[in-house]
Amino acid sequence: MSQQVHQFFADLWQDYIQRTPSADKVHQVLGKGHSIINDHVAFRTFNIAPVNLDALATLIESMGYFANGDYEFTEKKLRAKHFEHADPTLPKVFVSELLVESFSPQVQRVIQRMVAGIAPEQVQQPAFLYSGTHWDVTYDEYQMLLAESEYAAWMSAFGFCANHFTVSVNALPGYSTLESVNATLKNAGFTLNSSGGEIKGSPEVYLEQSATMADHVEVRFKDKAARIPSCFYEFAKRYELAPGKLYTGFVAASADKIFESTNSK
Ligand code: OOG
Ligand code: NI
Repeated sequence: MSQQVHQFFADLWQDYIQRTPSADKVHQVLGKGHSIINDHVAFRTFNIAPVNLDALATLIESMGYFANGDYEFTEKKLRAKHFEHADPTLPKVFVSELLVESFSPQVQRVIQRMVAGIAPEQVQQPAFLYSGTHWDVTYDEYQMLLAESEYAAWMSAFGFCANHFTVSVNALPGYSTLESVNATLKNAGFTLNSSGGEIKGSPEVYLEQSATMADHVEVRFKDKAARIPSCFYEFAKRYELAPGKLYTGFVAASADKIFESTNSK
C-alpha cells in the first residue's frame, strides 16, 4: 500500500509540473541537489456530488489517510478539511470545496453543467484527483465565474489536480527560518504572495506559511486560448506543540490568504 501511495504522489507531481514550470526551479534554488520533503499538497472542488469534499475524502482515505481538521472560509464561501497519514514521509493533504449554492444563478448553472458530465463511477480511484477538467467552458464563462469567485474560475480552467505542493522548511537543509527561504526565492526572481504579508501565521499559531504567486500558462477554452494563473508553490514552517511534536493542523486565517496565490495580481 505504501508503495502505491508514494507512486500516487510521484504521478501527481508529474501532472503538477506540466502546469507549474517554476516548480523545478524552486527545487533547484532551495534543494541544491538534496531532495525536497513536501509538507502537504492541496486540492480544490465543488460541494456537488459526485465530486464533493466527502467524495474526494473517500479516495484520500482509501490511501490510508485520516481526517484531522475542519476549516471554514465565510468570505470566499469555502470549507475545507485536512488529512494525515501514519507514514511521516507522506505529505498531508488539504482539500477545500466551494459552496456553490451561495453564488448567483448563472454561476450555479455553469458549475452544475460542468459537474453533470462526471459519473460516480469515474470518482473511484485516487487518480481522479489529477484527472483535470471533464467539461468545456468558454472564455466568457471563465470571466463570469472570475467576477464572483476566483476559485470557481480556477476550477473551470484546471479541474482536478494538485493546486500546490508545499516545501517543508523544517526538513529543508540550510534554512532555519521562513524569512531566509523567502529571501532566497525573491533573489532568484520569484514573486511571493503578499496578501496579509509575505509570512502568514506565526509561532503563536504553530505555523508560518508563504507562497509564490501562481505561474501563468496558456489554457484552451472552448472558443479561444488565454494565459491565466495556474498553480503555485508553498513553503511551511511548523512549530512544536510539545517537545518533539510539531503542530500538524492548518490555520484558517492564513489559508484564507494562501488561496489568493492564484489571483491575477
Ligand atoms: C488552498 C489554500 C490553503 C494552506 O496551506 O493553508 C492552503 C488552495 O489555495 O486551494 O493550502
Ligand atoms: Ni497549502
